[in-house]
Amino acid sequence: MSSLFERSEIDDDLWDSLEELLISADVGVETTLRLIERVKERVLREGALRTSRAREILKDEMVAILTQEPPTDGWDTADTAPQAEAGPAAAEDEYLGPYVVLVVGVNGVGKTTSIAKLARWYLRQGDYVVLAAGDTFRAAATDQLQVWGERIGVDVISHQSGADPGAVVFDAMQFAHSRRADVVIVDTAGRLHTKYNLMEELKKVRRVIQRLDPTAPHEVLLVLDATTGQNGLSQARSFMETVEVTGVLLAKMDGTAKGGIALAIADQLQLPIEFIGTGEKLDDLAEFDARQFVEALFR
Ligand SMILES: Nc1nc2c(ncn2[C@@H]2O[C@H](COP(=O)(O)OP(=O)(O)O)[C@@H](O)[C@H]2O)c(=O)[nH]1
Ligand SMILES: [Mg+2]
Repeated sequence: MSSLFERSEIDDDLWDSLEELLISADVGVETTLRLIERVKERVLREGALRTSRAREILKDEMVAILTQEPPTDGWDTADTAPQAEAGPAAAEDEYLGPYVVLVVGVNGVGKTTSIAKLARWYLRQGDYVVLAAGDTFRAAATDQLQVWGERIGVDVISHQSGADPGAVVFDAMQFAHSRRADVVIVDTAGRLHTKYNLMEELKKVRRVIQRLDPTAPHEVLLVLDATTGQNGLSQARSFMETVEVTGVLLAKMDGTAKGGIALAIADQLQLPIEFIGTGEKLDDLAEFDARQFVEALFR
Protein backbone atom coordinates (compact mmCIF):
# COMPACT_ATOMS: atom_id res chain seq x y z
CA MET A 1 0.00 0.00 0.00
CA SER A 2 2.66 2.48 0.94
CA SER A 3 4.79 1.87 -2.16
CA LEU A 4 1.75 2.34 -4.34
CA PHE A 5 1.62 5.97 -3.30
CA GLU A 6 5.29 6.67 -3.80
CA ARG A 7 4.72 7.75 -7.39
CA SER A 8 4.26 11.46 -7.96
CA GLU A 9 1.15 11.58 -10.10
CA ILE A 10 -2.43 10.52 -9.63
CA ASP A 11 -3.12 8.66 -12.87
CA ASP A 12 -5.14 5.73 -14.17
CA ASP A 13 -2.30 3.42 -13.44
CA LEU A 14 -2.53 4.31 -9.75
CA TRP A 15 -6.23 3.43 -9.64
CA ASP A 16 -5.68 0.18 -11.57
CA SER A 17 -2.85 -0.90 -9.31
CA LEU A 18 -4.88 0.01 -6.24
CA GLU A 19 -7.84 -2.01 -7.50
CA GLU A 20 -5.66 -5.03 -8.13
CA LEU A 21 -4.04 -4.74 -4.75
CA LEU A 22 -7.29 -4.40 -2.80
CA ILE A 23 -8.90 -7.34 -4.55
CA SER A 24 -5.88 -9.53 -3.92
CA ALA A 25 -6.03 -8.51 -0.25
CA ASP A 26 -9.55 -9.99 0.14
CA VAL A 27 -11.43 -6.70 0.08
CA GLY A 28 -13.68 -8.19 -2.59
CA VAL A 29 -14.64 -6.77 -5.96
CA GLU A 30 -17.76 -4.90 -4.91
CA THR A 31 -16.23 -3.15 -1.92
CA THR A 32 -13.03 -2.40 -3.84
CA LEU A 33 -14.89 -0.70 -6.68
CA ARG A 34 -17.09 1.27 -4.32
CA LEU A 35 -14.10 2.38 -2.27
CA ILE A 36 -12.09 3.51 -5.30
CA GLU A 37 -15.10 5.32 -6.70
CA ARG A 38 -15.48 7.32 -3.50
CA VAL A 39 -11.79 8.17 -3.34
CA LYS A 40 -11.69 9.24 -6.99
CA GLU A 41 -14.76 11.41 -6.47
CA ARG A 42 -13.21 13.21 -3.53
CA VAL A 43 -9.88 13.61 -5.29
CA LEU A 44 -11.70 15.26 -8.20
CA ARG A 45 -13.91 17.41 -6.00
CA GLU A 46 -10.92 18.67 -4.03
CA GLY A 47 -8.80 19.02 -7.13
CA ALA A 48 -6.10 17.08 -5.30
CA LEU A 49 -2.91 16.68 -7.28
CA ARG A 50 -0.55 14.94 -4.89
CA THR A 51 -0.59 11.21 -4.38
CA SER A 52 0.01 11.82 -0.68
CA ARG A 53 -3.37 13.57 -0.52
CA ALA A 54 -5.04 10.70 -2.41
CA ARG A 55 -3.55 8.33 0.13
CA GLU A 56 -5.02 10.28 3.04
CA ILE A 57 -8.43 10.34 1.35
CA LEU A 58 -8.20 6.59 0.81
CA LYS A 59 -7.42 6.08 4.49
CA ASP A 60 -10.37 8.24 5.52
CA GLU A 61 -12.74 6.32 3.28
CA MET A 62 -11.44 3.02 4.63
CA VAL A 63 -12.02 4.21 8.18
CA ALA A 64 -15.54 5.30 7.16
CA ILE A 65 -16.30 1.81 5.81
CA LEU A 66 -14.93 0.21 8.96
CA THR A 67 -16.94 2.45 11.25
CA GLN A 68 -20.34 0.75 11.27
CA GLU A 69 -22.98 1.17 13.95
CA PRO A 70 -24.57 -1.95 15.38
CA PRO A 71 -28.00 -2.51 13.84
CA THR A 72 -30.75 -1.38 16.18
CA ASP A 73 -33.96 -2.53 14.53
CA GLY A 74 -35.97 -4.93 16.59
CA TRP A 75 -33.87 -4.36 19.67
CA ASP A 76 -34.63 -2.55 22.85
CA THR A 77 -31.55 -0.38 22.80
CA ALA A 78 -32.61 1.70 25.78
CA ASP A 79 -31.25 -0.80 28.21
CA THR A 80 -28.33 -2.47 26.55
CA ALA A 81 -25.52 -0.96 28.58
CA PRO A 82 -23.60 -3.29 30.85
CA GLN A 83 -24.32 -3.07 34.55
CA ALA A 84 -21.24 -1.02 35.17
CA GLU A 85 -22.54 1.65 32.82
CA ALA A 86 -26.09 1.70 34.15
CA GLY A 87 -25.59 5.28 35.26
CA PRO A 88 -26.77 7.23 38.27
CA ALA A 89 -30.45 6.38 37.64
CA ALA A 90 -29.87 2.82 38.75
CA ALA A 91 -29.57 2.54 42.49
CA GLU A 92 -26.31 1.00 43.52
CA ASP A 93 -27.83 -2.11 44.97
CA GLU A 94 -30.37 -2.57 42.22
CA TYR A 95 -29.41 -5.64 40.21
CA LEU A 96 -30.85 -5.63 36.71
CA GLY A 97 -29.51 -8.99 35.60
CA PRO A 98 -26.44 -9.88 33.59
CA TYR A 99 -25.27 -8.41 30.30
CA VAL A 100 -25.77 -11.32 27.93
CA VAL A 101 -23.45 -11.97 25.00
CA LEU A 102 -24.56 -14.66 22.57
CA VAL A 103 -21.72 -15.99 20.43
CA VAL A 104 -22.51 -17.61 17.08
CA GLY A 105 -20.62 -18.85 14.03
CA VAL A 106 -19.80 -22.01 12.11
CA ASN A 107 -17.69 -24.83 13.48
CA GLY A 108 -13.99 -24.19 13.81
CA VAL A 109 -13.99 -20.43 13.33
CA GLY A 110 -12.79 -19.86 16.88
CA LYS A 111 -15.92 -19.33 18.98
CA THR A 112 -14.96 -21.22 22.11
CA THR A 113 -11.40 -19.88 22.18
CA SER A 114 -12.69 -16.35 21.62
CA ILE A 115 -15.19 -16.75 24.46
CA ALA A 116 -12.35 -17.61 26.82
CA LYS A 117 -10.48 -14.51 25.64
CA LEU A 118 -13.59 -12.37 26.04
CA ALA A 119 -14.21 -13.74 29.52
CA ARG A 120 -10.72 -12.71 30.48
CA TRP A 121 -11.27 -9.31 28.90
CA TYR A 122 -14.40 -8.74 31.01
CA LEU A 123 -12.67 -10.09 34.13
CA ARG A 124 -9.96 -7.51 33.66
CA GLN A 125 -12.64 -4.83 33.81
CA GLY A 126 -13.76 -6.20 37.15
CA ASP A 127 -16.84 -8.02 35.91
CA TYR A 128 -18.17 -11.26 37.35
CA VAL A 129 -18.41 -13.54 34.32
CA VAL A 130 -20.39 -16.76 33.82
CA LEU A 131 -19.99 -18.98 30.75
CA ALA A 132 -22.77 -21.13 29.28
CA ALA A 133 -21.65 -24.24 27.38
CA GLY A 134 -24.36 -24.10 24.74
CA ASP A 135 -22.56 -26.24 22.18
CA THR A 136 -23.95 -29.56 23.35
CA PHE A 137 -23.62 -31.15 19.93
CA ARG A 138 -19.94 -31.98 20.19
CA ALA A 139 -18.93 -33.70 23.41
CA ALA A 140 -15.50 -32.08 23.29
CA ALA A 141 -16.94 -28.58 23.09
CA THR A 142 -18.18 -28.55 26.68
CA ASP A 143 -14.89 -29.98 27.98
CA GLN A 144 -12.98 -27.38 26.03
CA LEU A 145 -14.97 -24.54 27.59
CA GLN A 146 -14.58 -26.07 31.06
CA VAL A 147 -10.82 -26.26 30.68
CA TRP A 148 -10.71 -22.60 29.71
CA GLY A 149 -13.07 -21.74 32.58
CA GLU A 150 -10.81 -23.42 35.12
CA ARG A 151 -7.77 -21.74 33.69
CA ILE A 152 -9.22 -18.24 33.94
CA GLY A 153 -11.25 -18.90 37.05
CA VAL A 154 -14.82 -18.42 35.86
CA ASP A 155 -17.87 -20.64 36.37
CA VAL A 156 -18.95 -22.69 33.37
CA ILE A 157 -22.54 -23.92 33.37
CA SER A 158 -22.86 -27.10 31.33
CA HIS A 159 -25.01 -30.17 30.81
CA GLN A 160 -24.16 -33.52 29.26
CA SER A 161 -23.46 -33.65 25.56
CA GLY A 162 -26.64 -33.99 23.56
CA ALA A 163 -28.58 -31.97 26.13
CA ASP A 164 -30.91 -29.14 25.18
CA PRO A 165 -28.81 -25.97 24.85
CA GLY A 166 -31.87 -23.96 25.86
CA ALA A 167 -31.77 -25.70 29.24
CA VAL A 168 -28.05 -24.92 29.62
CA VAL A 169 -28.67 -21.27 28.92
CA PHE A 170 -31.64 -21.21 31.28
CA ASP A 171 -29.48 -22.61 34.08
CA ALA A 172 -26.67 -20.22 33.31
CA MET A 173 -29.01 -17.24 33.47
CA GLN A 174 -30.51 -18.44 36.78
CA PHE A 175 -27.04 -19.03 38.18
CA ALA A 176 -25.90 -15.59 37.04
CA HIS A 177 -28.90 -14.00 38.74
CA SER A 178 -28.30 -15.86 41.98
CA ARG A 179 -24.68 -14.66 42.00
CA ARG A 180 -25.54 -11.21 40.71
CA ALA A 181 -23.10 -11.80 37.87
CA ASP A 182 -22.32 -8.98 35.45
CA VAL A 183 -21.84 -10.88 32.23
CA VAL A 184 -23.03 -14.17 30.75
CA ILE A 185 -21.30 -15.36 27.58
CA VAL A 186 -23.12 -18.10 25.71
CA ASP A 187 -21.27 -20.57 23.50
CA THR A 188 -23.34 -22.21 20.76
CA ALA A 189 -23.03 -25.05 18.29
CA GLY A 190 -21.55 -24.26 14.92
CA ARG A 191 -22.74 -27.43 13.29
CA LEU A 192 -25.76 -29.72 13.66
CA HIS A 193 -27.11 -32.45 11.41
CA THR A 194 -28.54 -29.82 9.11
CA LYS A 195 -28.18 -26.09 8.74
CA TYR A 196 -31.93 -25.77 9.30
CA ASN A 197 -31.62 -27.47 12.70
CA LEU A 198 -28.73 -25.26 13.63
CA MET A 199 -30.63 -22.08 12.87
CA GLU A 200 -33.75 -23.31 14.69
CA GLU A 201 -31.62 -24.15 17.71
CA LEU A 202 -30.10 -20.67 17.76
CA LYS A 203 -33.56 -19.12 17.63
CA LYS A 204 -34.61 -21.30 20.53
CA VAL A 205 -31.58 -20.32 22.60
CA ARG A 206 -32.37 -16.70 21.97
CA ARG A 207 -36.02 -17.21 22.97
CA VAL A 208 -34.98 -18.80 26.26
CA ILE A 209 -32.69 -15.85 27.00
CA GLN A 210 -35.46 -13.39 26.16
CA ARG A 211 -37.98 -15.13 28.34
CA LEU A 212 -35.75 -14.45 31.32
CA ASP A 213 -34.76 -10.95 30.19
CA PRO A 214 -36.65 -9.28 27.34
CA THR A 215 -33.77 -6.86 26.74
CA ALA A 216 -31.29 -9.71 26.22
CA PRO A 217 -29.18 -10.84 24.48
CA HIS A 218 -27.50 -7.45 24.64
CA GLU A 219 -24.93 -8.47 22.09
CA VAL A 220 -24.86 -11.17 19.44
CA LEU A 221 -21.30 -11.63 18.31
CA LEU A 222 -20.72 -13.43 15.06
CA VAL A 223 -17.30 -15.05 14.99
CA LEU A 224 -15.70 -15.19 11.53
CA ASP A 225 -12.41 -16.77 10.53
CA ALA A 226 -10.25 -14.20 8.75
CA THR A 227 -8.40 -16.91 6.83
CA THR A 228 -11.54 -18.06 4.98
CA GLY A 229 -11.72 -14.78 3.10
CA GLN A 230 -14.82 -14.05 1.08
CA ASN A 231 -16.33 -17.46 1.91
CA GLY A 232 -17.06 -16.24 5.41
CA LEU A 233 -19.49 -13.66 4.09
CA SER A 234 -22.13 -16.09 2.86
CA GLN A 235 -21.94 -18.01 6.13
CA ALA A 236 -22.45 -14.75 7.95
CA ARG A 237 -25.64 -13.98 6.08
CA SER A 238 -27.44 -17.12 7.28
CA PHE A 239 -26.64 -16.24 10.86
CA MET A 240 -27.75 -12.66 10.33
CA GLU A 241 -31.12 -13.90 9.04
CA THR A 242 -31.59 -16.06 12.11
CA VAL A 243 -30.43 -13.98 15.06
CA GLU A 244 -29.97 -10.23 15.07
CA VAL A 245 -26.19 -10.13 14.94
CA THR A 246 -24.86 -6.92 16.50
CA GLY A 247 -21.18 -7.25 15.71
CA VAL A 248 -18.33 -9.36 14.46
CA LEU A 249 -15.38 -10.92 16.24
CA LEU A 250 -12.83 -11.55 13.51
CA ALA A 251 -10.67 -14.45 14.67
CA LYS A 252 -7.34 -15.66 13.27
CA MET A 253 -6.18 -12.32 11.92
CA ASP A 254 -2.68 -13.56 12.73
CA GLY A 255 -3.21 -16.32 10.17
CA THR A 256 -3.60 -14.09 7.15
CA ALA A 257 -1.64 -11.37 5.46
CA LYS A 258 -4.86 -10.23 3.81
CA GLY A 259 -6.35 -7.79 6.26
CA GLY A 260 -8.72 -6.62 3.57
CA ILE A 261 -11.37 -9.07 4.73
CA ALA A 262 -12.19 -6.63 7.54
CA LEU A 263 -13.27 -4.04 4.96
CA ALA A 264 -15.35 -6.58 3.06
CA ILE A 265 -17.13 -7.65 6.25
CA ALA A 266 -17.91 -4.14 7.44
CA ASP A 267 -19.06 -3.00 4.00
CA GLN A 268 -20.94 -6.08 2.82
CA LEU A 269 -22.57 -6.99 6.13
CA GLN A 270 -22.90 -3.46 7.51
CA LEU A 271 -21.75 -4.70 10.88
CA PRO A 272 -19.14 -3.28 13.22
CA ILE A 273 -16.06 -5.38 13.89
CA GLU A 274 -15.82 -5.36 17.66
CA PHE A 275 -12.79 -7.53 18.32
CA ILE A 276 -10.00 -9.27 16.46
CA GLY A 277 -8.36 -12.53 17.44
CA THR A 278 -4.62 -12.50 16.98
CA GLY A 279 -3.52 -15.95 18.15
CA GLU A 280 -4.44 -19.03 20.12
CA LYS A 281 -3.55 -17.70 23.55
CA LEU A 282 -5.83 -16.01 26.08
CA ASP A 283 -4.40 -12.56 25.61
CA ASP A 284 -4.55 -12.71 21.83
CA LEU A 285 -7.60 -10.51 21.57
CA ALA A 286 -7.80 -6.84 20.69
CA GLU A 287 -10.61 -4.36 20.56
CA PHE A 288 -10.94 -3.30 16.97
CA ASP A 289 -9.90 0.26 16.21
CA ALA A 290 -10.65 1.32 12.62
CA ARG A 291 -8.10 4.13 12.46
CA GLN A 292 -5.32 2.07 13.98
CA PHE A 293 -6.11 -0.80 11.64
CA VAL A 294 -5.99 1.39 8.54
CA GLU A 295 -2.74 3.06 9.59
CA ALA A 296 -1.23 -0.41 10.02
CA LEU A 297 -2.20 -1.33 6.45
CA PHE A 298 -0.04 1.50 5.17
CA ARG A 299 2.94 0.96 7.41
N1 LIG B 1 -4.09 -18.55 15.03
C1 LIG B 1 -5.27 -18.42 15.64
N2 LIG B 1 -5.97 -19.52 15.96
C2 LIG B 1 -7.16 -19.35 16.58
C3 LIG B 1 -7.68 -18.07 16.91
N3 LIG B 1 -8.88 -18.26 17.50
C4 LIG B 1 -9.08 -19.59 17.54
N4 LIG B 1 -8.06 -20.27 16.99
C5 LIG B 1 -7.90 -21.72 16.82
O1 LIG B 1 -8.92 -22.21 15.97
C6 LIG B 1 -9.26 -23.55 16.32
C7 LIG B 1 -10.77 -23.66 16.51
O2 LIG B 1 -11.14 -22.89 17.63
P1 LIG B 1 -12.46 -23.15 18.48
O3 LIG B 1 -12.53 -22.07 19.49
O4 LIG B 1 -12.54 -24.53 18.97
O5 LIG B 1 -13.59 -22.93 17.36
P2 LIG B 1 -15.16 -23.16 17.45
O6 LIG B 1 -15.44 -24.49 16.82
O7 LIG B 1 -15.78 -22.05 16.66
O8 LIG B 1 -15.55 -23.10 18.88
C8 LIG B 1 -8.48 -23.85 17.58
O9 LIG B 1 -7.35 -24.61 17.22
C9 LIG B 1 -8.06 -22.49 18.10
O10 LIG B 1 -6.86 -22.52 18.84
C10 LIG B 1 -6.89 -16.92 16.55
O11 LIG B 1 -7.26 -15.75 16.76
N5 LIG B 1 -5.71 -17.15 15.92
MG1 LIG C 1 -16.59 -24.40 20.02
